[in-house]
Amino acid sequence: MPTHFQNFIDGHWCDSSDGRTFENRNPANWNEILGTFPLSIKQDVDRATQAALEAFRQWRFVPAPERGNILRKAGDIMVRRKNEIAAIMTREMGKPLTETKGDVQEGIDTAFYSATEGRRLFGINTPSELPNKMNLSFRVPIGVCGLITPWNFPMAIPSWNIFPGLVAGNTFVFKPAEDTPWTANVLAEILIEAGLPKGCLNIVHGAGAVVGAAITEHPDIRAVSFTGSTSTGAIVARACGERTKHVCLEMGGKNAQIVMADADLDLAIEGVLWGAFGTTGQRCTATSRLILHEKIHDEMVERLARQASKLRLGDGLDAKTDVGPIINEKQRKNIERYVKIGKEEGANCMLGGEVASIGNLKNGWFFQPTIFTDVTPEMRIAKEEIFGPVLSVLKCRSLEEAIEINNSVQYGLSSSIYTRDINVAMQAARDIEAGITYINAATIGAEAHMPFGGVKGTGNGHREGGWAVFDFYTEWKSVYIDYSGKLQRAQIDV
Ligand code: UN1
Repeated sequence: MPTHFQNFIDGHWCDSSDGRTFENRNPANWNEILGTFPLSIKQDVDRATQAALEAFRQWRFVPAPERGNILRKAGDIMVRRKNEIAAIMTREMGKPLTETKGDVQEGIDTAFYSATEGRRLFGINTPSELPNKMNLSFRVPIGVCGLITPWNFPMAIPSWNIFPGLVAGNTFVFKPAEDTPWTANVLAEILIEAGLPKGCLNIVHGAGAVVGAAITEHPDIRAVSFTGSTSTGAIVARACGERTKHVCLEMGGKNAQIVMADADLDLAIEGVLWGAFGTTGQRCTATSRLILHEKIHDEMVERLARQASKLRLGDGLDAKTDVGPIINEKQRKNIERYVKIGKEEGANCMLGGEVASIGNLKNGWFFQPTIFTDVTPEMRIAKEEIFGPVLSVLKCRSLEEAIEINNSVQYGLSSSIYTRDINVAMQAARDIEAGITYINAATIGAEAHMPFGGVKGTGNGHREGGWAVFDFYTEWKSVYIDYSGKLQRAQIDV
């Protein structure tokens, strides 16, 4: 019998109201059932929201530095449990242990950063335009926040919302991805041990169309943070817009690495191998386009393909594995579909392009690292997010052309340029349309204390991470203190 896991509502572990469940399976070995989880319904979201609302009435009065202390303890617990959590995450998500340890580390970094931010939730004071009057402004929590997260960073993405959100004084109703529900329950265990009061974090497992929808529609949930596909993000945005809820959207990417003729090619090859095939290409920040200057194009492609062909596919628990499985069958089918589209469009599939199912790969959702050359900007494989180990290589003749190709897609999350020329690097940093630009580094690897998010079709103007995330998780309160003892009329008695 697989282990049965539960929702976490009002400080208690509980089943869904109608008792139904779904299975959590290992993508590297589909026959392995890791556990069953509640397939929840709207009533469960209602109960969780009620608990979060009641908890908020107390939690908002706890001083922010004290709220931060709980996060510091959570960080300590995560340090202690890091290897164990990474192993759980590798089993349910598939990426290699080195990467799942990095995912937990991103949570740890966020915990410690958020903890100290409890002492730094700065407001702004300004002079008043009237005498004997003082103007203050400070941040206040919003209330109950809904959180809908994807499966590719099961600890980092929930952490970088929940931790700052809690420090700011909010409470949460959290729906984790159905492919990675176990890591979410571990996060609840950590916060319970750290001393988080009941009701401050509630977890409701289940389908996006049911639980996610109930979160976006619940009148007592005042803010929703969503990370996932642009198509689902549009549904979330519409539901929240109709109800005037705050909404933070982190959606697709079609990130490019540009390599100029003067670049250090060894470094650029290492960067693209990591950016395109790390996490099996399943990051919003993954490198899915490589824009090469024509002078180094042939050499770089040839060397890159040689090295990419040596990447070892396998179970992420095996220390020799470089590239883990695709998360599930549906995603792998989608990747296969895009490879077919690329071939039909006339691109040259010069490496991979096939499902990998030999030997110990046969029971998992593996796909070969794939490189397309002769890709032109109008092809679908140059424009659409594939979310897998598929790299499209394009050619350019100048920096201007490289930037034009980079900016020709609807997305704008991450980007990268390899060059030894500081002027070229700075021009690219200024003109590339993306929330993040790396110079002489891969498109992946954002740090927890920096703003994270994208422009154009990737986001809606908010940022996660660092100090910027507090703009989403707080409201501004302006306070005017008149100590003149008489009526002073702004704009009139001046
Ligand atoms: C994501 O792909 O959804 O910058 C998040 C990175 C990681 C986070 C990725 N720190 O690649």
